[in-house]
Amino acid sequence: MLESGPVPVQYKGSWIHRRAGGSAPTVSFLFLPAPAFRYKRLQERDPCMALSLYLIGAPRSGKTAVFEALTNTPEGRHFSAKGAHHVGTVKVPDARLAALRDLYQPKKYTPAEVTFVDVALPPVPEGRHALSSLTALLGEADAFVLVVQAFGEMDSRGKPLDPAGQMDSMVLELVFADLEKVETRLGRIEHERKRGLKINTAEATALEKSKAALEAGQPLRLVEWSGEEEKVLRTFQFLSMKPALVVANVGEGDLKGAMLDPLRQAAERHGYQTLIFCAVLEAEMAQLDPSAQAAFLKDYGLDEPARVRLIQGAYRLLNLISFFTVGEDEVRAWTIRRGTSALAAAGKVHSDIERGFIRAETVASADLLQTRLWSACRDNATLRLEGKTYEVRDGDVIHFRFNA
Ligand SMILES: Nc1nc2c(ncn2[C@@H]2O[C@H](COP(=O)(O)OP(=O)(O)OP(=O)(O)O)[C@@H](O)[C@H]2O)c(=O)[nH]1
Ligand SMILES: [Mg+2]
Repeated sequence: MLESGPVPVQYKGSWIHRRAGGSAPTVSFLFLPAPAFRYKRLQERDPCMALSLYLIGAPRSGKTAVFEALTNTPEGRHFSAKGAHHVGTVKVPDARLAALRDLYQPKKYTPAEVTFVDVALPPVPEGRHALSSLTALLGEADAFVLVVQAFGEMDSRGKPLDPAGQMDSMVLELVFADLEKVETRLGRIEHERKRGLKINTAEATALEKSKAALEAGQPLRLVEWSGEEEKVLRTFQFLSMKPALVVANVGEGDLKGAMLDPLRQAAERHGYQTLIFCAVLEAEMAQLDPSAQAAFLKDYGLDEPARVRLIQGAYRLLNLISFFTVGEDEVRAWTIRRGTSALAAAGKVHSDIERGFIRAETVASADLLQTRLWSACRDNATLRLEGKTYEVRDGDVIHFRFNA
């Protein structure tokens, strides 16, 4: 596991390399990652640690109420604060993993985790936009949860409720924040050009194209980019480039969101999925034990807690899947992007396993849960020996064979 050379660290959302042995974050930082690491950086933040979803929305739209409903569960949460922002990490509910735990009765049970951040919007000075001062923080998000007020009749400014308009405004805030960043960077490039310094023309061109889109109110996610442009732009962590889910925080009287077609249509135009969420009810339910939860859901005609639907939605949105490792010591979920090879999946578990990879003994969790025996899966041939290039599937249970 131990590797020599520069140590990658994350600093204000950017991966940088610190010379081994160096401790203070001073000029000893090198902003030149090794090729393998640069590649990883371009692939977006590695969600293997904990997927992080940032809740943003208009004032009083119910962000904190939704955050509470998402994080205050009987299984507990890891709660902290980043300045005025609340941070809560919860276990990803996964029935397959829970069944594997019941089967193996392991010493340690490790579900995947999701971190939610309830973003506190600071008061906005005249002429500034709501998110301008938060771009560094928001740049760290894997995706946004856009909380839209859909309860009550008035919004926080005393205007009639307009969920679609509220969502559009929030998307525009993302656009403004990016536009400011683009203009600042283009200004610097212009300054360098005037001083006769060498300009990265690919960067300048991609930024000019971004500027034109943003000035037209278009989120960067909806612009068509060449591979080269995308590579350049990814390093900026633009907010309007990030995927998002829309959460309509409805009142107790409108659990199906009957009045929300305009919001759904507006969200669709942005390519967002809309989730109906009643923060007040969900918070109440989150506190109940599982059997009482089931009765509660039935009473309200709901299938699943919105918390579960939201996490599953985020996994789909970000193209994430889970594979599992099982044994008496530990039953554990690992989060990877769809399309990950068995070799790369091995690297998630341990770099030694990746290095000494021989084969991945693989069985679908449903097949294992049916026979309840690893050896029976071998006998009925649902257990396969897969090689390095095998594309791991959602719900695979894998035992890696490797040379130590
Ligand atoms: N009836 C009803 N009220 C809600 C619901 N969700 C939130 N509220 C109320 O709306 C108000 C604002 O909710 P918060 O969760 O504090 O909203 P916020 O977006 O975090 O607000 P700020 O952080 O101040 O911008 C509170 O008084 C909540 O009790 C809901 O689903 N139904
Ligand atoms: Mg709040």
